[in-house]
Amino acid sequence: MRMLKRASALILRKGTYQSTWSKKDNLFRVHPSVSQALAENKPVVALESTIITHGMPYPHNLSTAKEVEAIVQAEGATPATVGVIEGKVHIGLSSEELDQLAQSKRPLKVSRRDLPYVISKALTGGTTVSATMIAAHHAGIPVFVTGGIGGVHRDGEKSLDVSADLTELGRTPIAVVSAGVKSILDIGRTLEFLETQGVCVATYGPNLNFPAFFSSQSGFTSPYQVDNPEEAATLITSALSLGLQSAVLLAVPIPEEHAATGRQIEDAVRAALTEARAKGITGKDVTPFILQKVNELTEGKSLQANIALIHNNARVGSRIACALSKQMT
Ligand code: PSU
Ligand code: MN
Repeated sequence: MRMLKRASALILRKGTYQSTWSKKDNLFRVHPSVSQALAENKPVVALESTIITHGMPYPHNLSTAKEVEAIVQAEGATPATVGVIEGKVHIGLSSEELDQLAQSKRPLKVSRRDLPYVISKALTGGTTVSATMIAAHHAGIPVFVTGGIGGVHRDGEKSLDVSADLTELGRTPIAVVSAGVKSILDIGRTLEFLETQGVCVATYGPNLNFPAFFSSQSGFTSPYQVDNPEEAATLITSALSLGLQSAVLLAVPIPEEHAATGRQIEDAVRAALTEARAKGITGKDVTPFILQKVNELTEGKSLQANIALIHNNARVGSRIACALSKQMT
């Protein structure tokens, strides 16, 4: 009741509603290293945490998260890993908080729709691309690095299982750096949906091949490509200057030496998809199930490739963030 009264009082003060609410309740916690970097117009790279809570087994999740942060730092940017801890949306995690997330027993997978609930119950969870975009944008971080984004699932035209990442990309103006879309998804329909959502998609590299996470080629093409961090940064500043409110998606192909195992992984993906269907696994449980299964079937090769491409994305994303901060000052 008290909450309701307060919320309606806030709604009456239209416009300031959102910012007043979040300031008052301090729902967002920006780490001092991140707020300092932002205040000094230094490059910051946002990172997601579903990859930590649901994407990789312990302890690989923790070591990868730390390695990724170290890569961002080595490239001259400040890492801001986003996660929900006891009902607060943290933008930038301490080493202890990373440990806590990586080892939490039953963490939630938090996308846009889950945020109100996890906050109301003071729960802990990893943020997906959609929730991380919300947090990064709230803090004023224009570049966000992830492994792969969600997409339209196979048969999504019937099940309507379309990741909230795609609609978030249509409504939140930041740049997302990823290795494309996993082949467990319907990549053609995902690209169509991104076009409908007004997302500017570009491959990072010499050609238009749209990458499929474990493999540098999905058989589909991006509408655009950029050759280097400066070109990517110019694309981002153009999007931001236009005030479009939609995202730029930069698709970074997995480095060739790691794409070699792609074929074997693709076969495992197909087998895992069949098993998921047979076991009746649906909704938000599909991706974690497939990832774990594929890792088993490839005897850890998919995990190694996954780690390698995330490292690469962090390197590329940090260079883009550095180029962007130069262009913006
Ligand atoms: N793809 C991966 N690893 C992941 C994810 C996607 O290769 O960990 C996570 C990301 O956090 C992404 C989320 O935002 O899964 C999408 O989930 P869903 O399909 O339920 O929207
Ligand atoms: Mn889904």
